[in-house]
Amino acid sequence: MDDVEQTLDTAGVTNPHVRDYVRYWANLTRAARVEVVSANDDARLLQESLDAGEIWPAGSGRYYARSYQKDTARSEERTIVATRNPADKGVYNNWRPSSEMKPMLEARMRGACAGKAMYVVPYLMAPPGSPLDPYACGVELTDARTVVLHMIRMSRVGVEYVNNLVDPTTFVRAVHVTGDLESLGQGTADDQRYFLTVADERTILHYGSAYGGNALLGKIAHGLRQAAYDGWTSGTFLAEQFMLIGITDAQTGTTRHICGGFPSASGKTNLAMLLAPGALGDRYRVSFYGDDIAWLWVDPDGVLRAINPEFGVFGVAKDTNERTNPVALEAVAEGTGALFTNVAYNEQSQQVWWEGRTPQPPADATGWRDWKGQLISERAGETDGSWAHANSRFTTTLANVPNIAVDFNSPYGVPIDAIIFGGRTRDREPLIRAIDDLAEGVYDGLTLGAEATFAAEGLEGQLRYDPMSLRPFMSYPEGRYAEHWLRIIGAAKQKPIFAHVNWFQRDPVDDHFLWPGYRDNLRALLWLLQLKDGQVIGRRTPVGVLPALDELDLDGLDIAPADLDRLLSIDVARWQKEMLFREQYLEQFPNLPAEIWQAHRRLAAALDDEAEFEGRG
Ligand code: GTP
Ligand code: SPV
Ligand code: MN
Repeated sequence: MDDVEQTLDTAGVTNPHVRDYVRYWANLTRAARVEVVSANDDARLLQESLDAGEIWPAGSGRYYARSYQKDTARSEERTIVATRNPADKGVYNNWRPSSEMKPMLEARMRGACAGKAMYVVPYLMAPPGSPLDPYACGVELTDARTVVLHMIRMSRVGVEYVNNLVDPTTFVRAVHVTGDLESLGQGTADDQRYFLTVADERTILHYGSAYGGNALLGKIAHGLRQAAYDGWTSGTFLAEQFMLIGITDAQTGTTRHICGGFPSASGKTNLAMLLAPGALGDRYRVSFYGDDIAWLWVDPDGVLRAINPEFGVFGVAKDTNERTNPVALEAVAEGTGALFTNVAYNEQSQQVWWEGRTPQPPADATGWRDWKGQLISERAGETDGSWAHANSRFTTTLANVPNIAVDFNSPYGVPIDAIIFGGRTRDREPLIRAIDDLAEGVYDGLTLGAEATFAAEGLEGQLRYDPMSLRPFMSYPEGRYAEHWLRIIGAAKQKPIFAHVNWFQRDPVDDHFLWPGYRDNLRALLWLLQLKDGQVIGRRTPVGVLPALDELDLDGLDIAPADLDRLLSIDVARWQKEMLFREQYLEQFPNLPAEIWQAHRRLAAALDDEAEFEGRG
């Protein structure tokens, strides 16, 4: 191996704890050499990746990559949170003792980088100078150059972040080893992969993937799992799978901020990139802060604030087009340095395509290859297979997003006016229902349910609970999580208003989406802010306040009255059934705060009263 010390000296790594950490893992993995990376190495690394055939040009200033065929999404079963304390075991965190898991990961990683470079990627998951800085710094070690290219887009990367730490020991140790992808038994009984967060040691050890959140460790492993654990143990903040936006009203000159969680592949990116519908465009503007992660805390003045710790977008490609998300298309236009993974690629024209990009795939298949690299023209017998993988994605840095907020880099983040939850639910959930009670808001987040999506391995269409949309990233017990939520938000002088939204309700007969969605989703959010300000009063139901029919701004919207009616009504019997499922679900969580059970019982009782009233009426 090259002299590690000399490499670290040349790169200017002065933090002795970082140096020890790099040395330890370089030895253990037997990497051929180490290379310290900063954001300004991007152009050189891109060229090296092009030369090595790891990426291809997708027009000018854009790139294309494929991941291994069995490595296209997060694997929730192989994701584990380990600590020393068995009390950290929750229902969803796949807790194991660290004494058992760490040696297993070390065994897999031992010698696994022989002959390869190990890139040292010092990063910061926060705008620099944020009060949450002590939790934001990490160093990813990775043997995959394409992972480095993604990290440079998704987080702030540079040696200065580790050298300038107030406490030089407080960086997350995030080790990524790809492993021999062709012999890992992905998805079989003999699966060799492990995606481990040793939360009480702030150490992340991921083995057996080079895709997405499995490999870009700043993102969900640090930004969500580790940060959620740190936020809880320090008692200071929440780390959530939330988008974060501002809505500016040109008429009043005010900007309000909304954050909220939808399970993976359920529309966070779309909402964060929302372009106001034509008829409302002169008055309202949505600005983008974040589309996947928010950290929330209450400042010394009692104001609830949030930052997006990320520096880029790792967005779902499928169905992104001029109608659904023109902003995303601009954010990945030529010259942005965007990377596409697992979409279809034309090696002659260097174009990319994915399902939903245009109604039909390119008519002339010449030169087109599917996400596996197979020529479309040679895909005999499987012509119905999709061209792009359903979880294919684009990676682009925040500065490329046309509606990026002017103050997205502000270390103090933005004050939060509203918190929304939403999932893919084909029935029961109305377009929006507002909740102005803290415990009921937290209860609503905890009972968020959604149909499964392609972002995680699993069955599409199956309904499952996903508390606050954090289920795949939960790192400590759910009861404690609820308690922590009540404590953090409870400390805010001005409480945010909560709401549950659903863009995905369908007609029971012909299955069409009742709500046009996308840009028109702004209408529901505007109503929520008006409700908070007392400009509308809504209609109280047992499960929250719904817009009265005349309160939604429908200017320029063409929607069937029957659809609107269904979107704004509550099926009490259906809800009563749901309450029984919720009861069983909540019973799994020990130490669930009494306030949450009280909120549940209040809702159940209100539904029963309503049913009785309807029965009499
Ligand atoms: P992750 O990055 O996986 O956490 O997901 P995300 O929540 O950011 O998902 P994204 O915004 O990329 O949404 C993915 C899917 O939701 C796409 O297939 C979109 O077309 C669909 N979608 C988003 N918004 C709407 C909407 O308002 N209505 C309908 N019908 N579909 C939507
Ligand atoms: C998600 O699956 O929720 C994502 C993509 O945002 S990944 O980073 O791969 O988890
Ligand atoms: Mn996500």
